[in-house]
Amino acid sequence: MPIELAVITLRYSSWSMRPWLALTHAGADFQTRTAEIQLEKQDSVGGVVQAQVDDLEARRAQGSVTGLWPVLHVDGVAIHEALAICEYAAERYPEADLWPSDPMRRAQARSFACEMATGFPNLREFLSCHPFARVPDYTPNPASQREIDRVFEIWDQCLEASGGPFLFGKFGIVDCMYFPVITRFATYGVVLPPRLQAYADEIWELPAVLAWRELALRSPRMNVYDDAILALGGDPDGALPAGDGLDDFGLEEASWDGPPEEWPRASEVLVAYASPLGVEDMPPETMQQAIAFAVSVWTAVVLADENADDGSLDDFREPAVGAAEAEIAEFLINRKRMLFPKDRRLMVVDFTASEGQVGVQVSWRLP
Ligand SMILES: N[C@@H](CCC(=O)N[C@@H](CS)C(=O)NCC(=O)O)C(=O)O
Repeated sequence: MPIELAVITLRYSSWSMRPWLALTHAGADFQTRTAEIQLEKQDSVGGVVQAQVDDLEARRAQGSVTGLWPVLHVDGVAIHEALAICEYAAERYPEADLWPSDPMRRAQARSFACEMATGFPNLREFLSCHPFARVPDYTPNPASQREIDRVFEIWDQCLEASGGPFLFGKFGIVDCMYFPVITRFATYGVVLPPRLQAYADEIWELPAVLAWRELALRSPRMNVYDDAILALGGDPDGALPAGDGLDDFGLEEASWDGPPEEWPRASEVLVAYASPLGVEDMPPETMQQAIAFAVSVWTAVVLADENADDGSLDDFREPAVGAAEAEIAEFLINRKRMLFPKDRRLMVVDFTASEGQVGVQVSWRLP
């Protein structure tokens, strides 16, 4: 039975990212299950999440144990706490060398991992994790700055002793534990000394990190995290350089109110969409078709909700559209926004529906 990592979100949750990276780097055969829950509010007191767990049973139905995530499920056993999951990965996949082999070095690595698991309350509270956001002109408060300095000290000490490229030479659990801090420094414009920047650069190129990024970009948005960035004057998508944008295609908004039989065949549209052309070179007609497809899916979903027998759902479930099913499934969960990742490019489609009309707004981002 494959193991399953239940996460709240790989887009924003630092705790979920850590064991996900450890498992992925170790080559574990596991599935990721993202909880279907929108967080309304997230308080942090002393850096510890004060989750509003008044729905524990509902959360347990989504794979949680304490009301928080991540949780690894292995043969009916639930392993919670990010660091405990990382430990499991290290023991189950010893060939991945997630801890240093030398006992003293391993003890030291565990010290730094534990320090991250239990410390740095100000980084957690004031520099919240949002890897794709950018907050310009951010000045950490003195308490946060002390913690930033401590992270610098740890990294410097580790890299000096190991010679890099990762904290203990090979990529391991300590790097997983500090990964969300690397993202935070980027989000809030914390300038790293050259040696530490070189370390961060190595991390961003790691296959497991690139794989996380792909999944995180497709992970549903959560307003509570985006709003925190907006409140600081930041851009929740600031790390994703905007493409030339919709205006270049002369398309600001398209609406589709025709009957289902007039919709373009989803498969035709997908073939066009899957054109090998780069996004920048995509001709307006192809873009138009992609939009039409997106709208037809949306409308089909709306209609299917109202009348499961209207046949519209079959239109996009035909075999030729199989490749899109993952996105569609994600969309069905998210109900608000659909992402089409292709060649690490992203098409973001925002929908509005009212009075039988569907409006769609499309924008491109080139990660
Ligand atoms: N000590 C836990 C912390 C887990 C945690 O705080 N998870 C957060 C996500 S970053 C959560 O599940 N929050 C749910 C909520 O706020 O309702 C661990 O190491 O796994």
